[in-house]
Formats: sequence, structure tokens, C-alpha cells
Amino acid sequence: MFKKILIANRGEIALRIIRTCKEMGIKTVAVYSTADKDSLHVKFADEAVCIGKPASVDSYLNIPHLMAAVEITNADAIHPGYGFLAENSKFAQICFDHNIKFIGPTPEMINSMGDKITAKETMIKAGVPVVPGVEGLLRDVDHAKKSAAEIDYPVILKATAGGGGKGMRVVWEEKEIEKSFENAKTEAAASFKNDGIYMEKFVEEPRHIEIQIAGDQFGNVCHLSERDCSIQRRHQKLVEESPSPFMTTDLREKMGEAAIKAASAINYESVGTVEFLVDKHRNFYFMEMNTRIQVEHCVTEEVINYDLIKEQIKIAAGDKISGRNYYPEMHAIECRINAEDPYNDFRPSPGRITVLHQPGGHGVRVDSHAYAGYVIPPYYDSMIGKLITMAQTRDEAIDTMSRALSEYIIEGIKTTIPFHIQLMQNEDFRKGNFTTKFLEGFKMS
Ligand code: MV4
Repeated sequence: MFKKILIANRGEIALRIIRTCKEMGIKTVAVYSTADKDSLHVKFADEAVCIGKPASVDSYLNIPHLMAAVEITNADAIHPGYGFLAENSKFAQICFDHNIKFIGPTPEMINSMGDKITAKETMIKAGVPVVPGVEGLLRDVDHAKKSAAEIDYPVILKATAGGGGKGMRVVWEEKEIEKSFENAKTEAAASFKNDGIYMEKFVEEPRHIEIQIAGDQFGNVCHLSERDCSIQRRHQKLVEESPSPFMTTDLREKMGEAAIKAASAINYESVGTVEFLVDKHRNFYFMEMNTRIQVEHCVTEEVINYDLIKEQIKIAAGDKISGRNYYPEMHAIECRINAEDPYNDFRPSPGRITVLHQPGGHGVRVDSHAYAGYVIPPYYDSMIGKLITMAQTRDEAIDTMSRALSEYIIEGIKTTIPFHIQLMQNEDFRKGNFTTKFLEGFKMS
């Protein structure tokens, strides 16, 4: 097992990783930017190294600074968390070249899922259902026009280097295709330095349901059931839950098997997530695979009673996984508490938290790096923490969430708490009657 892990991240996920390391008897090194010197991950780690100025490129994304911190602290592994360098194959390769274990998949595995056309071709070969579309890149506007006519409108244009919505365009009729194709190409080039665009049939009003998987270095892969992440706004997830209210035993079995096929096709090692679109007839299609631990991993942890960070570290150290699949025995919901104003188009609201009271009691988990007096810096994401509740049934988990939200006191900045309070009262949400379009029609009262 590792003796000392450097955590190349900040905020709640850095703290989350430190907690598991402590339980495993592993020493921890925090790295921090000058904007984060008073952060909890710095206080709770065994050692801490300042790696630069506030901007991410000068600190959490700065590979030479991180490798210098590894060297001076003598860490033997790096945990990248999520975001920042978590899916950067060059970083994973540099760790490998320096004999430092990158706690995650190999650079080859990251690359095979990073390029979306490559990933889709791999999935087709492996027998994983994908959205019908055109194979490979669109050569030009003419090719796009012909292809759309074949597939039939509406279609969606996606960037092969993309993911998470950037460079994406839905096209409803032929007169829009030329402009949409050019716009998608320009946006992809600017965002990813890669203007490759491909086309799929547009699936209307889908649910976003993802399967958590784990694979070890011996070729064993298992699934740990699903999370429903349909409650999103501009590709930012706000609420996640497990199990999905739309799930059936039969669909879980099929999607679980498909996710295992997807991960096995690239000999996946580490924990990861296979994202699917699910239409109203319960047809499901591979969307992308995330080769990292995700923000919403906690709901899975609660419903199967399993520490995913511990499992991820054990897999990286060469342990075998149990080899069986895991099924929800509870219901868990996660609300992302962000420093954003839900009454003002979710505008960021960084600044000092003057008063803080976090909820507790039966069925409540809070993963947060916040404390009274803490300043949410403007340089990074706006998450203050995650509130997770769990109970035997979905209704009870929602009731517990409503109660916990009503206890949460954060003063000094605006937060998403009022949004979550209203969502928990929403009739359609309570019925489990929602798709990825749900928040487009949601108004704060
Ligand atoms: C789609 C789709 C409909 N049809 N692909 C959004 C982010 C990226 N991962 C893929 N996305 C979508 N791909 C086809 N063929 C709809 C979306 C989509 C979406 C997906 C999941 C959650 C929220 C979403 C919001 C808008 C669009």
C-alpha cells in the first residue's frame, strides 16, 4: 500500500480523499494556491505545499509545480480528484515516467475515452448500444447536409474532443445546418484546439442515467448500479440520486452489463462512470465514459454502503476487487450547495461565509470544506459542499432533504439552498417525473 499520497486538488474532494487516507493509515500531502492558504484541506493534511498563484494554470494545473511538491515531500502516489488534471493523459504519463502512481486509469485508457469518435467506435465493436448517427468526422457542410437528410431531423452536432456540452448544436431543420455546423466547428476549435465534429440523431427529452463501475488490474470489472443526473442546468448537475426513479430491475441489469462491456473493452482499471441517455421507451445509448471519480459518487456510496475512494486507492495499489455487482439497498439524494444566486440566473456569489450552520441528524451526510469565516474564492468552481440524505424510500429521503435544507444556515453569500428547498416541494420532482429538460421549465417563486 502507498505510504504517502499527494492530493492534486482542492475543496471538498481534497478533504474527502484525506478522510479516507486517514482511515487507511496513509499520510497525505495537500497542495494549495495562495488563494487557498486558509482552506480545510490544507489544515487537515499531514503536510501542505504551496504550488502557486490563484489562477488554476499557475497552481492546480501546473504540472512542474506539482511534481516539485511530490519530490520534496517524497509522496509515492498522486490522487487527482475530479476536474483539473483528473483526465489529463499527459499528466498520468508524467506520473508514470517518474514512478509515481497516478490513482486512476492509464494514459491509454484516458485517451481512448477522451476522443468521443474513438470511444463510440470502441463501443460499437464491444456491442454497447450507441445513438444512431454517422460514422466518423463530418468532412464539410455538404457531408453534414447529406448525413442529416439520411438520419432525419432533429440531429445533434458534437465535438469529438468535447464532452459536457461544449461545441454541441441541435439542428431541427435543413435551413439551420450550415450555420450550426460552422458554429460548432468554431466553438470546438476555440475550446479544444480540435475542430472535429460528428453527428447523431437527437434524442428528445432523455434522462441522464450513469452506471458506476470498478475494474482492477486483473481484468475484473463490476458495476455498482446507477445514478440519475437528469436535474441539470446548462450542463451543470444540481441534484443526483440513486437509485433512479425511472429504473427497473430489468433495465438495471441491461445497463449494468452494457457498462461492464464498455469498461472491459478498454481493460479499464480504477473506478469510473459510463454515462447513458435513456429515452421514454427505456432505450439506452452510450454517451461518454468518465475516467475519474465524480462529484456525485457519494450517493452510490450511501446506497451500497461502500467507500469508493478507498476502493480506488486499493485498486491503484494492485488489490483485486470482489468481482460481484452491487445493488441499491437504500435511497440517497445529493443536492449541490453552490455559491450562486438562484433568484438571479444562478450568478456566482463568491465571498466570505460569515455565519455557518450545517445540518445533521439521522440520514444526513455533509461533504464540505466550508467553515464560518471561510472565503469562497472567485477563481474555481462555486461549490460550497454537497448535502446528501439517505433513507429506505425515495419519499423519505426527500423529506429528510427538505428538513436538512431548512436547517442549513449560510450567511454572507447567496447559495443554491432556496432552489433545492423549492425543488423538493415540486410535484413532478416528487413523482420522479423529470428529464434533462426539467429545469428549463422550472421557475423560482
Ligand atoms: C445528446 C442529447 C440528445 N441526443 N445526444 C449533453 C452533454 C453531452 N454529454 C451530451 N449531451 C447530450 N447529448 C443525442 N444524440 C442530449 C444531450 C443533452 C444532455 C444530456 C445529459 C444531460 C443533460 C443534457 C442537456 C442537454 C442536452
